[in-house]
Amino acid sequence: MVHLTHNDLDAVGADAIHRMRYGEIFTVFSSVGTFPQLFQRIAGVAGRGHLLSISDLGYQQGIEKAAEKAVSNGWRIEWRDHHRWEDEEVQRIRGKVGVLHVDTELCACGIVARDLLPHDGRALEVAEVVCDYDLWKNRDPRAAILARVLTREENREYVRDCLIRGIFSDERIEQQFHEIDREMQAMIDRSMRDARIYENKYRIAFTPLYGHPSETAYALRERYRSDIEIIVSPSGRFSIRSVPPISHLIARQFRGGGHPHAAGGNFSFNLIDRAIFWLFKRTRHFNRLAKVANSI
Ligand SMILES: [Mn+2]
Repeated sequence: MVHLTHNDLDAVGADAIHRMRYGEIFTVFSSVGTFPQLFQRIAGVAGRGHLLSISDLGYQQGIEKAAEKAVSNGWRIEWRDHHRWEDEEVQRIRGKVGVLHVDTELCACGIVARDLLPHDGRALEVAEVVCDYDLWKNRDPRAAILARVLTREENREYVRDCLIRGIFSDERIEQQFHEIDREMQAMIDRSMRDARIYENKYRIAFTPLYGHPSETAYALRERYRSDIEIIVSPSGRFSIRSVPPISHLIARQFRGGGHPHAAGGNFSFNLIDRAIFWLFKRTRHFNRLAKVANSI
């Protein structure tokens, strides 16, 4: 089987549980932005009755075409997610896939555990630790440590293999955590220096991404008392965090989506946009986004 999933702690937990249940599988970790492309590419391969399990990735415009293509190419699809789906979006996918479980009360890893290993104590513990972080409960310090360690892609499979064995911390995880923490602080300081504040209906802080969007957004909010934080990568992809529950609504206007308080979109920079943003740390797209936020 193939597991197509996101690239954060929730996804890594979901992958660990898939492996507890199915043994060796082929995993594709994907950003939200590259998900449609990867889904299309897998859909183009002959599935021969194999299972394509999708987790922690939400609906995106036109994605039903990839689902149709996959099914017509012989894949069986199971899709488990906890992002917000419109009823209409559920309708477009349900019927094309074998399983579609969307539940915003759990993390994706929690949905996977409930479906694949409902009576397995180890799987449930992984889901509990992951959900603690993913749903911003933050009662279990092990979760935040693992999430930070996973900001380095090279730790992904190591952490996943630990989770499979029910291990949540060891010397390597601790050491990685402290190293990343120091590096992260330097990146956040840089983002703070380059921040631009737009003030209208909401106070919006825009800044270039140097790494760690969530932590950068949090630091911006602390310092500038912003309502909305937009962290923009050199390509124009951006992360959005917001106090009012409108992140996903803004992101949808920019080829993205996500949660009410955390989402991602894309300004789709052209070459000139990229150059200007690199030089001046601002772009005409900031105005566009501020207008969209105002209208919500
Ligand atoms: Mn998730």
